[in-house]
Amino acid sequence: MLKYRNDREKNIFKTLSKYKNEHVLYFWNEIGDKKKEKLLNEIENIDFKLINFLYKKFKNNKNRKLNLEQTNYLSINERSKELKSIGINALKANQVAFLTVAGGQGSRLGYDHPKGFYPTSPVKNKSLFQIFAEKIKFYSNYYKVDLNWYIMTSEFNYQEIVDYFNKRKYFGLNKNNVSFFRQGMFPSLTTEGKLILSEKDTIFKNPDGHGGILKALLKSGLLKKIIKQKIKHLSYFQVDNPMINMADPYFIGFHIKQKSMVSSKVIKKLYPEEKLGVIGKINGKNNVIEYSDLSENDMYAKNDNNELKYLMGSIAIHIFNVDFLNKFTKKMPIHFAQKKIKGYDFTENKSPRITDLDGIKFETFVFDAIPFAKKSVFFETEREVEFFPVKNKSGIDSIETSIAGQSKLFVNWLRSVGAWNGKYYNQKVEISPLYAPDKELFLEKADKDTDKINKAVFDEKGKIRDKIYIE
Ligand code: UD2
Repeated sequence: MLKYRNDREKNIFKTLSKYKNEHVLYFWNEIGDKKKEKLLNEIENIDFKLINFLYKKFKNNKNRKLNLEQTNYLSINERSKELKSIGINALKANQVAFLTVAGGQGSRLGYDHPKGFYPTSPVKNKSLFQIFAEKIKFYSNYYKVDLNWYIMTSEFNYQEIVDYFNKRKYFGLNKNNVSFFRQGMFPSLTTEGKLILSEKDTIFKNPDGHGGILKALLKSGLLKKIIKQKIKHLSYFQVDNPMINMADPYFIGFHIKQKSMVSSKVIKKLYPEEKLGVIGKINGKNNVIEYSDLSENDMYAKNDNNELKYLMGSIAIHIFNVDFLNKFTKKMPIHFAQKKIKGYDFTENKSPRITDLDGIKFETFVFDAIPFAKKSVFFETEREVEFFPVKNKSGIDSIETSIAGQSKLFVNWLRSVGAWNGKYYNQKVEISPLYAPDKELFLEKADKDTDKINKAVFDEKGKIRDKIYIE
């Protein structure tokens, strides 16, 4: 055992030996006092009992059989004017605020910056954050209130995101209405159950999943502020979907009318294996079951109409009741994912080198709060209207599919006011959220703007332009 210099070090070294993780001190005699102190702090903050428990769970993971049943949702044609007016009233009363989870590492996209910076709009290449900010700006003007926006980041990307907003002057939003807060971290393990040393004085940790939002809102003090601001509903969305209808009055109205604690938007899955969590009931409680946890049986099961029994998929758009979050004390279940993690390899009998280790990351999922809610509801939306996520470098859910989807949607808006005739052949079309962030608002405005719109769409010869931007 290494020589300790005081009781604190004695205890820490003892804990490491008890849990067979002494290797994290491999470089102890090489590193200076500052680094020693950093490493000691990191070790002290690790809940070894929890880590041990999680590792055992990972080792014994047999796909638990879920007692799944179908559940209900409000279908698109059940939307009513009443719901819309309830939603609008809540927006006007500033009872709704926006909540974005942006702590993910975007590794699938192969992009070196936070995903929110990714250029995503079809013509102007606006970033995801700019698109959301412009929507919020529009709604704030339209409803004549300063709507609030809370953005969850990870430890890794917090500063870069805050600097980004500062540099761009919050895209015209009032700085006081935008808040950033950090989610927690979990230490990752190797598949042998060991902590990973990513640098000589650093234990590798990963963000604790979007489910970390519940803890992070409390810990950062933001939830208190939200309550003080008299906000009652948080409209939650992921950073990857530019077409989010974050202030959808029908959805907000449905959530309020149903006295729901957590409401979720769902779409029809295109094929059984599509990577969406499905909705269902387990032991009588509503749930979202992540695609990776769904048994093959349930994935392919059909109902009497020969449709997929678990057809409706969650697109990670929710509304949370603030009171529910404030009283939430349950422990969220922890999920794990096997990933390659860069760290020192201690398995070989020579001096350790940094390699790609087989690792396990632990995460919590925000939708696991649903079964704890006294009341929760699901609300159908259309894929072609609201779901063009940017997740992968190419293929499904990539920037190409997102841009094509957004352009087609804007063409549909133009068609409905008679400003598009003929075929769509992959032109790039963009309607700025500052002009109108959704179709209903576009229709309200476009009727009075025929000249402006026609000028943007058609050239002097009456031909549709290849690139169209309306602001
Ligand atoms: C998510 C859903 C899936 C479906 C799909 C729709 C999960 C586990 N699955 O799949 O059911 O609804 O989206 O698009 O959510 N994030 C954080 N902190 C973290 C991890 C993630 O803020 O520690 C954010 C991340 O920035 C992103 C979002 O959560 O905005 C989704 O994360 P993901 O890309 O891991 O989820 P995905 O696409 O596999």
